[in-house]
Amino acid sequence: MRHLFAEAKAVLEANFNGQFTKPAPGLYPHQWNWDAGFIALGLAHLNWDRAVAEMRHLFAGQWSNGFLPHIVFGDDPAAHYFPGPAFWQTNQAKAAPPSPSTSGISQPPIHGQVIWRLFQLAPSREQGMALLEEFYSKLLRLHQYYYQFRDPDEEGLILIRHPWEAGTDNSPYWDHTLAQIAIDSAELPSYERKDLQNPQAAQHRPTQYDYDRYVYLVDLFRRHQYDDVQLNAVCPFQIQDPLFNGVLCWSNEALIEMGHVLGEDVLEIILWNELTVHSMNEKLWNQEKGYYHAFDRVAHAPIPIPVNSGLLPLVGLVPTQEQAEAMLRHLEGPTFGGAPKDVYLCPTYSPQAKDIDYARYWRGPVWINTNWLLYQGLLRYDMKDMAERVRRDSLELLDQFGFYEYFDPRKGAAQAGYGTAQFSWSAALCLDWLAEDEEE
Ligand code: 9WN
Repeated sequence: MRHLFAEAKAVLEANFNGQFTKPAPGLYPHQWNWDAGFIALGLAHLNWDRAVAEMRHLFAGQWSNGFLPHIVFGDDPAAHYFPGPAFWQTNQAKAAPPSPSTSGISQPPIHGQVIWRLFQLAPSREQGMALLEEFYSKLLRLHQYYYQFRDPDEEGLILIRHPWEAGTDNSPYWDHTLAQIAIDSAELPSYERKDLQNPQAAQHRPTQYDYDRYVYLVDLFRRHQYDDVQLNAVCPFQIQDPLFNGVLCWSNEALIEMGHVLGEDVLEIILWNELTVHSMNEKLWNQEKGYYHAFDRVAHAPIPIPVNSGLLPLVGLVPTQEQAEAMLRHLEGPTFGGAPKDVYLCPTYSPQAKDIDYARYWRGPVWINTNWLLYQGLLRYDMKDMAERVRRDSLELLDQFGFYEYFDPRKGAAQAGYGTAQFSWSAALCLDWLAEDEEE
């Protein structure tokens, strides 16, 4: 696997613009929130200082209320992405910094775990301690933002307001909720997609129908100046996502560890986490299905469909051993294709679902970051064989097809790497997996 290590390293080098690492050369020319976290994890094995700089650049975009935007825009005039700063108009938000320009929605809060791992990989104890001192309060403010503004019912369950906040943009999870949004095309701001200019990615990107709804929501946010209290009352898209909340628990745990090292009082974080774990098991666990579901706060209804996000609370140690075993059976059996062994684990949507689309973005393909999260979660429950299978399948896809954004799960598919090539987190998480072999 030496060649894979060198190739992954080359992807991260090519995507570095001197300030941050772009998720991909053409399609994603700015800095993204959870991408930066995954990228830093990979960089930590190559250049620890650059990994820290990546996180520092991201947190330069943090708002005064603790919110961490999903995009921090770079200043390259040749970078074409929709929606750019002129569309987001976050300068109307009281809490947004004057610079850098940012979007006005967030993404799954992986960053607590990222900083904790960077601490563990620090070249010296002094550098590790300085890292914690720099980031602890920023991370704490981020988590405070979620519990204060995204949990209006005080359940410990954070809600997202836009599919992009989930990071799993066109997941089947969001279909029903988005379908309730009636679009009046005369009222919808005009916009021009840039993503379709990438010929290879264009075929499998979200549809125009999806984009109209994405744009409708952003327009709603800017009309309300990104005011959280108002948006909790009027936003038609309010969903508690098991991936987002599971990752939050994992980062809560990291914050507690960091607080202990720094001698801080962590009681507040412990209480948040206990509440989130409890409520996820009360409200998002689906006993009949044996996995977690998302919950629509507006329709007041669960979304009990077989999306791989329903397995990812494993990473935050949310399920009991018994619940985790029920989820393992879905990985071993036909729900996610573990048997028969004709798909690579783990498709983002069950191959048993009639509307799985093996090539379309988050509606079936394998993504390396959700596989990496699943792998970490399985290890926490000592499910080593399945964890190893997820890792092996991921490395095999990367080795055979390259550092694509997402992959066709069907073994033997004629074309299997989709979206953009040279995708940074595919390379970064590959490095993290390969580094484990070196450590053994
Ligand atoms: C919208 C950057 C991001 C990832 C998301 C992925 C995709 C953006 C887009 O790319 O989303 O945020 O334009 O489609 O879905 O998870 O962070 O890699």
